[in-house]
Amino acid sequence: MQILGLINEALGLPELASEHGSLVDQMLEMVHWLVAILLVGWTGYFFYCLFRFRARRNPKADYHGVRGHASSHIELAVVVVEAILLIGFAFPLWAQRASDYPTGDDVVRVRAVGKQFGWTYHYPGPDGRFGKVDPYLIDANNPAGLDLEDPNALDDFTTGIALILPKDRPCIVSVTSQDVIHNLHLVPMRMAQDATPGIIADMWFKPIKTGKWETICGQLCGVGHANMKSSIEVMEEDAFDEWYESNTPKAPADEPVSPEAADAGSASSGQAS
Ligand SMILES: [Cu+2]
Repeated sequence: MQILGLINEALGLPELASEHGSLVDQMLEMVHWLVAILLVGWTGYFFYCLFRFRARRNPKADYHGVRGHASSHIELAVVVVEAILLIGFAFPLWAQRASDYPTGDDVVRVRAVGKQFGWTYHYPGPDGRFGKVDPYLIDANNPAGLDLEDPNALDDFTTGIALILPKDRPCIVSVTSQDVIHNLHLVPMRMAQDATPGIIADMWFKPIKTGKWETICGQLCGVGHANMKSSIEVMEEDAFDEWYESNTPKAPADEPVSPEAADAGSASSGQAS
């Protein structure tokens, strides 16, 4: 019988859909085993003490206290196990996430902008460059506050319905907020990132499964927090490219967005096909 995995199964962890997510689950499993052993051990010790030092048999307090070294040894063992978890598993996982940070042409970039109580997903369009945004330009028709004077903004588009991503491509989601602190929690990707006003925080992962899941806001952000749901949808690459293309605003044919942006655009669509 496979012991590693039992606690995660008992807890009913949601479906896993990202490449690195199994490592996060492995950490969760091991931390839960350590805590479960501590819980059983300390609870047993608590009841032992209630019985062993009951008032009827110990009418007078013992002012010397513990004389053995068992408790020091147990505490040392706990510290060693915690150090192994931290140095042997958590640090390498973090180092791998940091050193594998994707920079290739196949990276999909999205800005996720939180507000009370919803998310706007801002895609940079075929040129791969986000246009300038300005909070003073935010209105119902321009939820991200895109500055259309900026050539890079002309092919950008936004959606509030779902964070749509392709399967098997690294995705960088840059998370920020327009008002208070939110948190974009993508449970199937085993990813969460605080959305803080004035800060752009990147998180990256590679979806390995197509599907549609709910996302939640992981920070209590106001009275509508519980309704701050959105969804994440992972599509096959072809379907994603088609969706991306159909959402890209079309520049007039005789007026390319800008020579630079047009170059970047053709290079990026060449890569995608
Ligand atoms: Cu929120």
